[in-house]
Amino acid sequence: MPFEIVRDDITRMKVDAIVNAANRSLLGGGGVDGAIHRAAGPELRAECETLGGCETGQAKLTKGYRLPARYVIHTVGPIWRGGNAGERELLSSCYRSALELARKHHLESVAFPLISAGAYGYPKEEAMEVAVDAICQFLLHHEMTVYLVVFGRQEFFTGRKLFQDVKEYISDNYVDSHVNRPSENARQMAWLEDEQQALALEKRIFAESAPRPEPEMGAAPAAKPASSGKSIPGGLMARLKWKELIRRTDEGFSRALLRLIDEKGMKDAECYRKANVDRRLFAKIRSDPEYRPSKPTVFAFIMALELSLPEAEELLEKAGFAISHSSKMDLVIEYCIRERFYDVMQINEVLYELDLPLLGNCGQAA
Ligand code: AR6
Repeated sequence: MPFEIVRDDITRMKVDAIVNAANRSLLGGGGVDGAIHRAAGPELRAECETLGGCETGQAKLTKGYRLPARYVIHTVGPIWRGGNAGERELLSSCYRSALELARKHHLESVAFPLISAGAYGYPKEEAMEVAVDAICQFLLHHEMTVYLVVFGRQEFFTGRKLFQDVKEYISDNYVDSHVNRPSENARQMAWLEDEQQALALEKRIFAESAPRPEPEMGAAPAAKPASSGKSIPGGLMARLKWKELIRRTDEGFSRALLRLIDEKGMKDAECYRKANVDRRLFAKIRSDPEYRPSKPTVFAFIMALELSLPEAEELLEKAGFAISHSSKMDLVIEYCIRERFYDVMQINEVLYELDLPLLGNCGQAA
């Protein structure tokens, strides 16, 4: 269910339809309405005059004329009157009506502005919440690419707990690749020591996994391989077991993904929708065993499949990636996996606020 929040001017969006936050006359006005009419040219106003206006919460369709978008869907948001005059339901209805109209006309991509959040005075954060809820609800059941176009730099999600927690996690764990602080060096050295242990242990695991005759019934158990003398931390052991498993198989990303979908008892559509990936990209991944996805696409599937950290690392490795603490995006993902928080839309809200790439593909190659 590809959905993306983008910062742009909606009149520049090359989509099947852009949505206009109009008034009931549909004859133009200020804000995004004015911008759309100016960019589309006088023919848009001429067609709007034939429509007989539009009720609040409803939607009507016209051509796009000089806009890059083929169509304009005009909808009328509620005027904010304090929140007890049915504003939420009416605003939600704007998104639903516009999306239903788009579906009726077989449109594949639609871009919305934040309806009612300007001249009509709806509080921006709440308007954003209603928009995201209504769009995600629709996309759970329909194939379409939907953009929510936000004008300029505005902060919508910084007050949320998830955002605050993620920010804290980043500040505790972010490793600037150029830092040269003594404490950082000490940490890196400690890791190196582990890595040497890791190499020794990997060699041993490989020696053990080489084919050898089965012991005869009643025979004494084979002697354990000589210990290196140092104890191996449990977490490291788990990591190495995963590494070894990965090496034993040359299954690529595509095969691994399909296997995991089966193992989790999911349907393909359920998985790619949860991942915010469109059907076409999924079909491409499915049919190409050599497919190399982008890192955000792998992250999206990790979330959809609700993988644990070792499973996530395995899937990333199949696509040639690893989680890095010098990437803020990786830290966001690592935090969410550790917390078992797998809601792609809410993770995208945090990524959006941090100006990082979003999960999923929204109809672009990934
Ligand atoms: N691209 C994307 N978003 C935009 C653009 C743009 N070019 N221009 C403004 N916005 P508003 P409303 C954002 O006032 O609140 C009109 O006069 C803007 O920052 O356009 O539904 C109509 O005729 C804000 O977040 O629409 C109605 O009378 C959002 O679009 C009335 O205003 C909506 O702001 C409708 O008011």
